Amino acid sequence: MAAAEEVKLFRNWSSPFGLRVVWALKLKGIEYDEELEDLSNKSPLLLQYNPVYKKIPVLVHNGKPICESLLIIEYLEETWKQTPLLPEDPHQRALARFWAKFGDEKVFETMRFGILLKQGKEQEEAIVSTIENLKYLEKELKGKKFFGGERPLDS
Ligand SMILES: N[C@@H](CCC(=O)N[C@@H](CS)C(=O)NCC(=O)O)C(=O)O
Repeated sequence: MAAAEEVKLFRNWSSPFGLRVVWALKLKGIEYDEELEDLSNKSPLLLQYNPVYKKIPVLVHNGKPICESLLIIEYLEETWKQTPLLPEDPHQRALARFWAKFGDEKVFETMRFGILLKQGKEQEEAIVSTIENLKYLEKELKGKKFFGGERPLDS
């Protein structure tokens, strides 16, 4: 990578999607600036960079925006080769991507839309599904610090 890279992350203080990008940046030792957004009053720049979803996080690299946290991490992985986050083996890579997708589509969704936003029977069902989904993750992580082992890149 050339010395004068401009990397800016638009996120807010609490979003797990923003934080996963922070972890990837830190694990790879990439220097970056941060723009903390108020999601009830989004900045014109955020809306310009992510006009489709209007969500954080957005990473802007040398003026070029990338949206969606998992795609941002894939971009970091392809652009900064140091400290690979994904295993080398294609099958292991596919598994890592599977669990990332599972986390977003099953675990986070049942928690946010089921437990937090629903009530009564629907909420009880969401609690059961969330526990079931978390058990899958726990089983995968058992005895390991990361899904990949001691470091995110170990397979
Ligand atoms: N799939 C997206 C989800 C991002 C997301 O849901 N961001 C939320 C904060 S946690 C947001 O910006 N919400 C603002 C809105 O929906 O108006 C990703 O992985 O980046």
